[in-house]
Amino acid sequence: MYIDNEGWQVTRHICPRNCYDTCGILAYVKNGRLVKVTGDPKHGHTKGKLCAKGYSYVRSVYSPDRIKYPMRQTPRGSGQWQRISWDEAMGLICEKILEIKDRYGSTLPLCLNKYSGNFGVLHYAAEGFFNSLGPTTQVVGSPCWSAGLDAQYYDMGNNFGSDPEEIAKAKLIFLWGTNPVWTSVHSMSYIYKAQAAGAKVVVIDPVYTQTARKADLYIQVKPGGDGALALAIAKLLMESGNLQQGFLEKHTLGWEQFAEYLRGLDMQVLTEQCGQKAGLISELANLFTNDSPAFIWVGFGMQRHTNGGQNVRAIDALAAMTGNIGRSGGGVHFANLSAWRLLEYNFLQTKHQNRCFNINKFATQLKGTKDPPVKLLWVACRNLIRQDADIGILLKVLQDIDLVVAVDMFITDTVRCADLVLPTTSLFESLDVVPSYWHHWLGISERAISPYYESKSDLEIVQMAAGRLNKLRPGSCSFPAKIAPEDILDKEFGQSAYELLGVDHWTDLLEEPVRINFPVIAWADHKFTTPSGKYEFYSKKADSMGVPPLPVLYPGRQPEGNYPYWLLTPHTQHSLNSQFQNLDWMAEVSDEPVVYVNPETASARGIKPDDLVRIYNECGEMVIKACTSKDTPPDILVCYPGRKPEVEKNPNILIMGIASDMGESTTGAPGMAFYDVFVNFEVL
Ligand SMILES: Nc1nc2c(c(=O)[nH]1)N[C@H]1C(S)=C(S)[C@@H](COP(=O)(O)OP(=O)(O)OC[C@H]3O[C@@H](n4cnc5c(=O)[nH]c(N)nc54)[C@H](O)[C@@H]3O)O[C@H]1N2
Ligand SMILES: Nc1nc2c(c(=O)[nH]1)N[C@H]1C(S)=C(S)[C@@H](COP(=O)(O)OP(=O)(O)OC[C@H]3O[C@@H](n4cnc5c(=O)[nH]c(N)nc54)[C@H](O)[C@@H]3O)O[C@H]1N2
Ligand code: SF4
Ligand SMILES: [Mo]
Repeated sequence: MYIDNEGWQVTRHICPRNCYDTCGILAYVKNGRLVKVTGDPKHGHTKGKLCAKGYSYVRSVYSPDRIKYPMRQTPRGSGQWQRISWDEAMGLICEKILEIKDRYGSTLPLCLNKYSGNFGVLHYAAEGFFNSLGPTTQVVGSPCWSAGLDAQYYDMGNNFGSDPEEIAKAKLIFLWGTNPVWTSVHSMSYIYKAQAAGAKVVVIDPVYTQTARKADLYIQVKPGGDGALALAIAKLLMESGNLQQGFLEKHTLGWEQFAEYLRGLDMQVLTEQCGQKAGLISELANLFTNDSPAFIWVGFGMQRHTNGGQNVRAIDALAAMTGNIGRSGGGVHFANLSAWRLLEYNFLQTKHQNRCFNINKFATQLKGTKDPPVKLLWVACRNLIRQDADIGILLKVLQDIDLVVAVDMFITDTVRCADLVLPTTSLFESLDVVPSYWHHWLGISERAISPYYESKSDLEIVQMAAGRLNKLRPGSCSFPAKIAPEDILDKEFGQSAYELLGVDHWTDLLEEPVRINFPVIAWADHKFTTPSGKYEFYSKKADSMGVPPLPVLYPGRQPEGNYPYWLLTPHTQHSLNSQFQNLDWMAEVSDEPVVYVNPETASARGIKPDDLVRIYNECGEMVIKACTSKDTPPDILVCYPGRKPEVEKNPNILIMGIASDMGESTTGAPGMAFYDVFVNFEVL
């Protein structure tokens, strides 16, 4: 914190949203009030700029929608909220915890569902609290990236990416199932830099996105067809002999088996499955031969299919064959977990055997679990009703739960289904550390202003609960009720973290964010962390997990019968999952929720401008305005999730919890095939 020469109190922060960019922010405060935010120029990756959502933070802190006090809703779902004191709220929660524990003779009916509303390290206090109660029910896995994480783990042994600034040195850039113009805006400057220096940008996406508009070559792949496309390119490259033999011989395992597999593949089958012409595939193979280094960014979007992991492995194989892995300006990049592993995450340590629900099967697991059933649900950093699958089932099973507690800043659709809401602080009101899963920078969020009305950090909230539980029944909870956040951070940063950060103490990060001393180029030493120490085309680990050891052609699901259209619901520009669009500035720039339909389909099905359509499948239905767009092919409908809080326009009502093919090795459960959803519609 410092006072600048205009008299502003300036503090440093890191945007804690689930976003590639994890920006550095400066907050400007006068008279105890946050007045403006800017990017932190000392943050070496985001360099003083924020996205539009980031600039709207000032509207978030004092938003009229912000929850000021703990509140109780009776009956649940009625919208009749009554202000209660923290003391009353804690009494209701803690007495219920103990009553349930006595009734079932177990702490398993106590359940936590938390995910990515805030990725700050101190927010894991919620898990810490649950772990301190005894064996409880918690979620494992991720709705986001599991299939891709496993794929790269099998191939290279870890999830590590080059410093994304390396993109600027590439001569060929593949943006494969990612839409950074919307989802990682800071990455675009590195891409533009490369483009200005002559690099070619290829975008592969079933939808003609804003990123595709920036490309030199756009490939409208069939959803789930990326594996077929990558294998087709690989086959051509192998046949032409344009391979990096040195790398293949010295640093890879299973190349011969993979080559044999490629030889046996039928080019026609591959072209049909990816929906591309043979000529285009040759053009792509030529690009790999003639333009290097190639930086391939494998997006989270492309792996949200039942064959997503397999498809990522096929793309990795291409990068390996062409010698791009470990090169400056090259490589195949998905996510970077190293910064997440820098800290200790002590709250996640547990001596209990928790009951684990797959986060992507939450509704069905809640429904099917009887012995003992879940009776108290605590939701934090999670908007289940907006972001989860099987919403119809979830809404029903929530009725069987005695007490639903939601910790949030706003009345979300999930909060509407709770008995109690506990107001929490924003990133400007409490201390935290937020690592990135993309770039190599780390910084701290300090406290800039006092908590809004009676809001408290997730950490303080569980500390209060711990204190109350032990007062009611001494020894019932081992969570430290008194420890200060600073003391927790002291334990989070070990010696190796300090060495990599080049600082003596975490408080040094208050001066400026720091680049972690990770290798700038991932795998530059070609020492992979797989069992063989090599890049593994053939992975015994994959085999042992019941997935094919080689990257193979794995046909995904296809629309058919009653539900002939794909429904794609990728991430959108002006929200971060379900966050931000409730704010006035973001609402103003956000489009009205619509479903985008190709003009050919609209005309075949008689859709006129502004018509409402009823989209349906076996999960549910949604009435929404249709809008024609050539950006989506005739068999794909596109609808962006995370819209303003209007339940009837929640596309997740149509999403069934279908697993992707990988994810268990790295996240404990398979990923989620969010984009293998099929629907039909009628014009109203
Ligand atoms: N503005 C904004 N930024 C965000 C988010 C947000 O909601 N809004 N969310 C954050 C989070 S949680 C995440 S996970 C990331 C996601 O960011 P990205 O990695 O960009 O992923 P998505 O936006 O999910 O999907 C990217 C693209 O994949 C395409 N796609 C779908 N299926 C396929 C396929 O089979 N093959 C190919 N090649 N492409 C396919 C979609 O059409 C979409 O355009 O963004 C983060 N950043
Ligand atoms: N249809 C469809 N659904 C999807 C996806 C998709 O592509 N399509 N993508 C999936 C992906 S990739 C992801 S990552 C998930 C994300 O799913 P979630 O993690 O549920 O996402 P958010 O909407 O970012 O955050 C949830 C809530 O956290 C609250 N929150 C913010 N800060 C704090 C805090 O400090 N404390 C507490 N207690 N709460 C806080 C926010 O107000 C918000 O209500 O969604 C998945 N759902
Ligand atoms: S949402 Fe992403 S791009 Fe926007 S400020 Fe936060 S981290 Fe930066
Ligand atoms: Mo995500």
